[in-house]
This record gives sequence, C-alpha cells and structure tokens, in this order.
Amino acid sequence: MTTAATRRPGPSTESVFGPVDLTGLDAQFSAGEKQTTLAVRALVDEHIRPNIARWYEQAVFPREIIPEMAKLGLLGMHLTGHGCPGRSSVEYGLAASELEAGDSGLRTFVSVQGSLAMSAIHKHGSEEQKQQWLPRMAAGEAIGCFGLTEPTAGSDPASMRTTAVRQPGGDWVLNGAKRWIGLATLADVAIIWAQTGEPGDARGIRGFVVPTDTPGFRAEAIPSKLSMRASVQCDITLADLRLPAEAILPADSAIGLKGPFSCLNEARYGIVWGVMGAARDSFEEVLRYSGERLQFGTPLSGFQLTQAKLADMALEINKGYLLALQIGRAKDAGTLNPTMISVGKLNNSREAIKIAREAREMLGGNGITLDHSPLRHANNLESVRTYEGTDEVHTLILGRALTGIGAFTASGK
Ligand code: TGC
Repeated sequence: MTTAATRRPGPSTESVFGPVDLTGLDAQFSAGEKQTTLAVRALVDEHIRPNIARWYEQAVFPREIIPEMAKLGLLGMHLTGHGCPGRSSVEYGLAASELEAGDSGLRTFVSVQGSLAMSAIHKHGSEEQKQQWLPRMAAGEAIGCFGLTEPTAGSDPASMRTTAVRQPGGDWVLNGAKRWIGLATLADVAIIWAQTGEPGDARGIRGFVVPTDTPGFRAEAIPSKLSMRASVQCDITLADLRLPAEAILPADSAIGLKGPFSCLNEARYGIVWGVMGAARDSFEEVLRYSGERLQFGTPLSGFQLTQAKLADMALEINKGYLLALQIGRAKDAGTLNPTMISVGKLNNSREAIKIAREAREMLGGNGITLDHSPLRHANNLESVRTYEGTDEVHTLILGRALTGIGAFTASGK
C-alpha cells in the first residue's frame, strides 16, 4: 500500500482546473478565458467561501454580493448591447462553474438575472423595454425574476392557468399564481408568462414585463427549504394586475412557448457548466481530506477503495467539462441546438449530484456538517436537477430526438 511518504504528486494544482485535470483541460482554454475564470474564483474565495456556511444555515441570500458580481461583469454576461458585458458563452460557462463551486444558490442568482430575466428582455423586448431595464440590470441596480412555473404547471408549462386578458383600450389584466420563482421578493421587475388565449393553447402564451411595485403583485419567500438555502425561491400571486399595452414582450419570437423556452435554453446552458463547479469543489474537498485523514495508520487516500472513488469522480468531472466545452464552443459558433443542451443538463447534473454524495460519504460523519461543502452541494443539486427541466424531461427530449416519437404524455405527445 502506498504511504504518505511514497505518495506521488498529482498534476499541478496551479492550473485553472487543479488536481482533477487529468485530460489537459487547461490547454483547451485561451489566456483570456483562464483570466476570467480566475477573477471569478477570486470573488468566490473572497466573498462566498468565508460566509457560505453561515448564509446556508441562516437561509440568507447575501444581497451585498450583487455589486461585486456586477463589477466583474457577471450579470447578463454573454448578452451584448444596452450596457451588457458581451462576453462569450464559454466565458459565461466558466464563470458559472466558479460561482457554483462556491454555491449553487449564488450561481442561480446570476442565472435568473442574466439568462432568464435579462435574456427575455434582450431576445423578445421592445427597444424601450431594453433601454429601461437592461443597463440597470447589468449594473446590479435592478433585480429581475422569471415567472413561468406555477403550483400546478412545472414540467408542462402549456397547462399554465395564469391569464392575461386584453381590456378595451389596450391594457392587460393579469390573474394567477407562480411558484418556485427565484428572487421574486427582491426583484424590481418580473417577466411573467401568461395565457392570452384558450386554456392549454401553447401559442397563446405571452410574456409581460411587470414592475413589481404594480398594484396586484405579491411575492412571498417559500420557507423551510432543505436545498438552495442561500437563495430565495418564491410564490407570486397576481390579482387583477393591470398593465399598459406596451408591457407585453412584442417580438414574434415570444409568441407561444418558444418564448420562455428560448430563455430556459440559456439557463440550462449555464447549469451544464455550473454543476461541474459543485462537483469539482466536492472532489477537491475530499481529495484534500483523504490525504490528511489517517485511519489504521494510513491516509484514506492510500486505500484502494478511496482511490477508485477518486478516480471515478475525476473521470466524470473531466468528461463533464469536456462536454460543457463542446456545447459552449457550439453556442459561440451559433451551431448549438436545444437537444445538445439537454445532453449536457441531464448528464452533468446527474453526475454532479452523484459526485457530491460520494464525497460526503467519503468524509464520514464529518461530512454531514457545514464544515465541508459536499452535502451542501448535494442538497443544492437536488434543486438544480429538478429546475429548468427535470432529468425525466431531458431524458424524454433525447428519446424524442433519437426516435422521432414524443413520449411526454400517455397519449404520445
Ligand atoms: P411544445 O409545447 O410542443 O413546444 C412549444 C413550442 O416551443 C418550442 N420549443 C423550444 N423552443 C426553443 N427552445 C427549446 N428548448 C424548445 N422546446 C420547445 C417548440 O418548437 C414549439 O414551438 P412552436 O413554434 O411550434 O410553437 O413543447 P415540446 O413538446 O417541444 O416540449 C415538451 C417539454 C416537456 C420538453 C417542454 O414542455 C419542457 O421543456 N418542459 C420543461 C419545462 C421546464 O423546464 N420547467 C421548469 C422551468 S424552471 C422555472 O420556471 C423556475 S425559473 C428559475 C428560477 O426562478 O429559479
């Protein structure tokens, strides 16, 4: 058995990807991409790591971190124009990965703000809506949320019950409820998706830009979460909420469910990268621990069973990053399609949660406290593998791509 004295050093820990990099990941990225990664890592090291256990325990979203994120250009990072940073999709992915190495809840903030709320306005909004909201949102001066999911409509948003009814004179009146909406209690603006036609008519679904101080808007944080505790998820109620005609997202691209789905593509893309950060952090934590923890006079990392687990984790993390990179380069080249995003979201979320759970197990009893990150990551990843399309939804998207047959419903849609 190898002992501490005979242990061979692993690959250089000075690389961007650190000891897990068994496949030359570092060499796949430009100097600028690595610089972005290290800048976000420095933010995580300075502002998130020292505080995350407390925020998680006390269920606090640290609002004070928003200006720091804005300063680094993380809000609407891969959007261009109207004050947005205009960075590449790969850079955005690397940033998501670093943030989620800190905590999924903090990455989720950046994702809801940039990939969902800002991208809805950026993709589908009028010039006035863009000018009114995007510069302030990129600067962190205005917070956005994205209201699609409802108490009875999660995987099947076409069944939403929230309605928007056109009034004589052109105003819209919205009624309904949204659930699991990130940041709604903090938000200045909500993108609300509502049915303007007959119930179940997917093409009747439209998006509205709703200032949250509009009478009839109410948001309430969902209490007692065992996941994403350093983040806020909310119920929203809309009671006779009246909006002017120009509050609708006017672009043709926002007619029907493809409007919100095109934003979900952005958020799902960030998850492909983000979850690998949580997996990598879990791996690094347990690699360090198993090198220091002696049992039977030997570091845990000297046991074959431990090495097998570490090797399996490292394989999946390397494969996960390579998949994210393939998807990211395709996105930057304009060749990405939603099926590819489903491949990444399904695979990387599924592997990340396995890695975080395995890492917790390897930490033994010590792994159940907030002194170590893996169980916190695993609990967070319960949410991540559920939101933006569950494992089942993405499996069936791939099944449809492979067979040409939709199997989302018993009737074969
Ligand atoms: P179908 O109803 O037939 O299609 C409707 C229209 O949408 C188009 N489409 C897409 N467009 C762009 N990107 C995609 N990924 C798209 N997927 C579908 C489709 O072409 C069609 O267009 P058109 O022009 O014909 O009207 O839908 P489908 O059969 O394609 O999809 C079924 C299914 C189950 C895959 C879909 O409904 C689905 O993805 N469901 C999961 C929804 C989901 O992810 N919900 C969770 C959202 S997370 C959330 O709301 C919380 S926000 C996060 C936070 O606040 O923290």
